[in-house]
Amino acid sequence: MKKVALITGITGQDGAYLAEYLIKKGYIVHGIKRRASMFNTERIDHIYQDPQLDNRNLILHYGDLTDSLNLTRIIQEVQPDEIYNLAAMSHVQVSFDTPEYTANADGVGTLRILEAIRLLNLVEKTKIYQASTSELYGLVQEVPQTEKTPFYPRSPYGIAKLYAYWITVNYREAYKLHASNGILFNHESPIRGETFVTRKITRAMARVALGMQETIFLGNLSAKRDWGHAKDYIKAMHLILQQDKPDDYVIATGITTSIRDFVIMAGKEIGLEITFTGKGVEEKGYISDIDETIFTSRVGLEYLSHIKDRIKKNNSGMNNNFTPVISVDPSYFRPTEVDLLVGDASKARNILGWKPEYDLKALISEMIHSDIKLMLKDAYLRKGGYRTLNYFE
Ligand code: NDP
Ligand code: GDR
Repeated sequence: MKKVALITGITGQDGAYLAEYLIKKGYIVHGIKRRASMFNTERIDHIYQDPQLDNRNLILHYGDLTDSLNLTRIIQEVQPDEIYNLAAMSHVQVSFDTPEYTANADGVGTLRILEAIRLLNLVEKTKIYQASTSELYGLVQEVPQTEKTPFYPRSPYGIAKLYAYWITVNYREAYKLHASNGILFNHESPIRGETFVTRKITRAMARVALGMQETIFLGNLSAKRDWGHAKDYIKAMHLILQQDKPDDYVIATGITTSIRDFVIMAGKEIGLEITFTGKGVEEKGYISDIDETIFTSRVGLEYLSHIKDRIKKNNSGMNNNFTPVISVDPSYFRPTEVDLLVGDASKARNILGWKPEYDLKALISEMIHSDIKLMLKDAYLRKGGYRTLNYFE
């Protein structure tokens, strides 16, 4: 008998990688997708199967974490062996604009799934993975952060996820559900949402490299994150549900890097050496840098003939006021920030046998070259007048 998995958030970064991984492992995968006014399945189109086919191993259902009846019906129909609850309003900054919705989807949404398992008498059958997050740690209490570090979330998102974390623990203790939290630190990939800082940077660097954009506007450059590759992290999710006993695990690389250093590494990948100099600006308690970034020297100029000209001018003193590559826009500062995340994944290493394969340099390289390919494809289509999907062009 093939195992059956249900993934909420299957159209997101992690859902797409996990679906592909489980199908390769021989699972039948069911996914919940939201109805949107335009297609939102781009990340899973390559594994999509028409409903008319027999013996499908990917089956999609319309649904929403804010709709209990819908979730209960789908779980009843699917009778899953494993549920991966990955759906969420996952953008920290946006959660400050939509706090009530975030609480409903990310917090109470988890309760709806746990309660459905209980009401449908699936406690013995169905294991559940909850997508918990390093945002739970928030204001730094200790570093590196472990499963025992106290939580102090700093955003409506983090607080909604705090409820989801504890309700998962509570259902495990109260009703003996096989319910586990993966406390995952930031993980990225070429299919990361474009508004998270890593993808925003790699995408914009690709555009800078190709002469499509001059300046990248960012927020707080001093925050530090422990970044891994989503492909490594979805394997940990699966391992967590293969354990006899449910438990909670930190999944992280143990290495932390500032946004500023991420920018420098991304610049290097396209042969652009970025130096941060100049004055700082203090706003909302952040000291950050504004209009301060210049590129000083170049290594391989593969993509950058347009920039080469500007640098030549600058070096010869002909034109010193060219546009900076990075400019800080304080409107991206968050009302409350998480300054430093670095995880200790010893427990996962010892019990699950999990360890990451990618390092940050390899991750950045993969992301930036994928974005360069995408931008080139886009430019090519535009040139040929083939952007037929955009109604207004
Ligand atoms: P994404 O933002 O890429 O994907 C989120 C998914 O949730 C999408 O499929 C989205 O659908 C879906 N979704 C959003 N709201 C609802 C809703 N109300 N009902 C049903 N589905 C909904 O996130 P990631 O893949 O990066 O992250 C997966 C999970 O892991 C999330 O819960 C996130 O909070 C958590 N997490 C992520 C980390 C990371 O670094 N990536 C780290 C730690 C935790 P649609 O495509 O229609 O928008
Ligand atoms: P995060 O990721 O908030 O850690 O949440 P994000 O990439 O949005 O921010 C990381 C850090 O970068 C700073 N930053 C900027 N962020 C964005 N988005 N845009 C900018 O222009 C910018 N400039 C600086 C932020 O202030 C922050 O300090 C992610 C999400 O995937 C969550 O769902 C997940 O739970 C956590 O990671 C772990």
